[in-house]
Amino acid sequence: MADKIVILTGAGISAESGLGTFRDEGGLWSQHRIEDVATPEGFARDPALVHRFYNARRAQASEAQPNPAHHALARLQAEWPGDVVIVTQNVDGLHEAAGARAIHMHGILAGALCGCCDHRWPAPPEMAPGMPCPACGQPTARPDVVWFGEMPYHMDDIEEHLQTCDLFASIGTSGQVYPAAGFVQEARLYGAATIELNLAGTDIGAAFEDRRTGPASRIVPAWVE
Ligand code: BV8
Repeated sequence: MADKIVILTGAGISAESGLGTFRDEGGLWSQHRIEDVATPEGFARDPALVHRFYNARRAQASEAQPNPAHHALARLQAEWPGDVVIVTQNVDGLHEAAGARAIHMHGILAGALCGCCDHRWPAPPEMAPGMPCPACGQPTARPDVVWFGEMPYHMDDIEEHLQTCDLFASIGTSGQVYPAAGFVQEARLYGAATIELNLAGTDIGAAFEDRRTGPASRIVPAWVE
C-alpha cells in the first residue's frame, strides 16, 4: 500500500494568489485586532465590523486564482497511488478551485452559519448584522469560520489521519495557532516522517525532520515532482 500523506496548509500557500497572510509584515493581524474580528466576543460586540472584515476577504478570495502550489497539491492528490489528505486552515477555497479536496478545519468564507440552529448555506457576497437564517428565521447569520476560542471542525477525522499517515507535510503556516500547530508532534508520535515547506523559518520548524524554504509556488511543485 503506497504511503498515506497528510498535508496541512496555512495562509502562506495562498500568499502568491494575492491573499494576505496574518502575521507577515502588513498582514491581516496588523490591520485588525484578532479580538475584534476573529472571536465570538468581537462578533457580539460589533457584528457590522466583523461582517465588513469577512465581506472584504470573501470578495478578495472570490477574485483570487489558485497558484502553482495549489495545482501541484491537486495533481499529487489525483496521481499519488496512496491517500493524500489536505487539511487547511485557510478559508479561501483555493484548494477546491485547483481541483483538490480539502478538510476545512477553520471553515470557509463562502459559507454562512446560523448561530442559533447551526444551519449552513452558501454565503451571499455581502453579509450584514441581523441577516435571517433561511431555516429557522432567526437574525443570527454569521460567517461559517472558526474563531479563536471555538472548536475547529473535523478534529476527530484529522486526529485519525495524523495517527495513520506515513508522511506529514506543513506548507505556509507560521505554526502559531493551535491545535494545527501541534499536528506535527502528533504525526511524529505515530511514526510519520515530517517535512515543513515555508517561505521562512517558523516557531515549529525544529519539530520537522526535513525543511524546504522558499515561495510555495516554487518549492511545492518541486517537492511534488
Ligand atoms: C481552540 C479564522 C479549543 C478564519 C482562525 C495559548 C497557547 C496555546 C493555544 C492557545 C492559547 N490561548 C488560546 C489558545 C488557542 C487558540 C490559539 O492557538 N491561539 C494562538 C494565537 C496562541 N486557538 C483557538 O482558539 C482555536 N480553537 O483552540 O479551541 C477549544 C476546546 C474545547 C472547546 C472549545 C474550544 C481556534 C483557532 C482558529 C482561529 N481562526 N481563522 C479566518 O479569519 O481566516 S486562525 C487564522 O490563523 C487562520 O485560520 C490562519 O490560517 C491561521 C494560522 O495562521 P497561518 O495560516 O499560519 O498564517 P500566518 O500569517 O500566521 O503565517 C503565514 C506563513 O506563511 C508564515 O510562516 C510565512 O513565512 C509563510 N509565507 C508567507 N508567504 C509565503 C509563505 N510560505 C510560502 N510561500 C509564500 N509565498
